[in-house]
Amino acid sequence: MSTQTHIQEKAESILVGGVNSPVRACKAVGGDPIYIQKAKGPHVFSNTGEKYIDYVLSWGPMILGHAHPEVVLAAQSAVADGTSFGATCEWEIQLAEAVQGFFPSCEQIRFVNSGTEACMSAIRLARGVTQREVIVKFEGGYHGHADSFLVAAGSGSLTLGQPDSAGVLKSTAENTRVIPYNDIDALEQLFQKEGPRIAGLIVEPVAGNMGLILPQPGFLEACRRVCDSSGALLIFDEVMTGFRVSPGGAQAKYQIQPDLTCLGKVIGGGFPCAAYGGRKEIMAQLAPLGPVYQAGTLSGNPVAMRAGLATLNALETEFDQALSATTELVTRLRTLSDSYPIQVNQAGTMFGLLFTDQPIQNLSDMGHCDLQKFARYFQYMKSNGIYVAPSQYEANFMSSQHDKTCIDHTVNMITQFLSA
Ligand code: HOZ
Repeated sequence: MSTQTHIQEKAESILVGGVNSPVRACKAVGGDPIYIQKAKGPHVFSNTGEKYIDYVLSWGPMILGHAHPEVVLAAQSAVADGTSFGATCEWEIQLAEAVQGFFPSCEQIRFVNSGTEACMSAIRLARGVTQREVIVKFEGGYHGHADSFLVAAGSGSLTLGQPDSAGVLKSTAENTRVIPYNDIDALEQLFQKEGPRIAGLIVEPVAGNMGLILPQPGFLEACRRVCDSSGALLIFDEVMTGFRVSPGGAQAKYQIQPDLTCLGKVIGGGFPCAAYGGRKEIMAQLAPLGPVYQAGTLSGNPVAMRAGLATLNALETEFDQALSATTELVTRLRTLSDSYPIQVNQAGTMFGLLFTDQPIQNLSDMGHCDLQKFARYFQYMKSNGIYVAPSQYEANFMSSQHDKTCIDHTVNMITQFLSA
């Protein structure tokens, strides 16, 4: 029995589907998932010793590349000083201040452990503050796996063809409204009809879980406007886009100030860490100051705080490297779209490669994409030492460590695949 078959069988016998998060099972692309042993810079190394250029980057967090020396040092010192206190430490204050420097709309911040927790808590807060029940999200938008969000959800739900989850109460799903992304008419009509019942509108300002789809001009402004006129809170889910679309996220790039922001991924430098923040008077409704309850034993964990802080400090200088690497890769790939039916989208240090030449503005447009070709592309890249997101619905990520060698090899392999 090969090492690979052995580990796969063992994984599947003890972990559900062999994984701890569904997209990792690579169901959309077939073949065996990669089992990763270690990672350094722009590379991951499998359990059988293969080296891959990594465009998954732990689904976004590793913007400085893997095992960045400053992050490693920060985490090692943190571990030596004790791994969890269950009481506030100075590092929480420092990371919160650093986050606020990037996201001035976050006047106050609460750290949690995952993007799911951040988004789930943000809508509870929106409901508590407004005393309303309805939440609005966009089709194919993914905000983690809390019950209210598993309605027409993106990411793994979409990859597995289960955008609505079993186990979500009908009464919960009934309070979630779903409209197409980038559809200003649908947005205005919904708010006209139900505005006074809407607690919050949650949006990935750049959609990253149904392919990478950019907001059309005026769309995010319309989101802000309908919230202002109805009294609903505008919640930007920047778990993926935060520190990536620009250092200050999509809100800095598009100059729209949300009422609440959810952050995750990059914020913890590769450790479980996320946060939500917003205007002071809204955040003051959270316990222990206000009536909206949310808590967590490992929230503000010192190892995650110090790794996050090291990441944000290094990002000040390294963001531009990650951005120019992404721009170079995307620019070179875009020249291929003159000859082949592909399109390449970029949002800062994120990119998406879609197998269609049709315009894509929302989830139903994604139906134009050739999923089988994508699966063949994934396998081709994998067999040539490149690990891309194993679903066309997922974004790809770059780091400050992706250099010319990585980019040249990637462009060459994609060119070879397309011309084969
Ligand atoms: N929800 C993540 C992608 N959008 C996937 C997380 C994982 O499998 O680690």
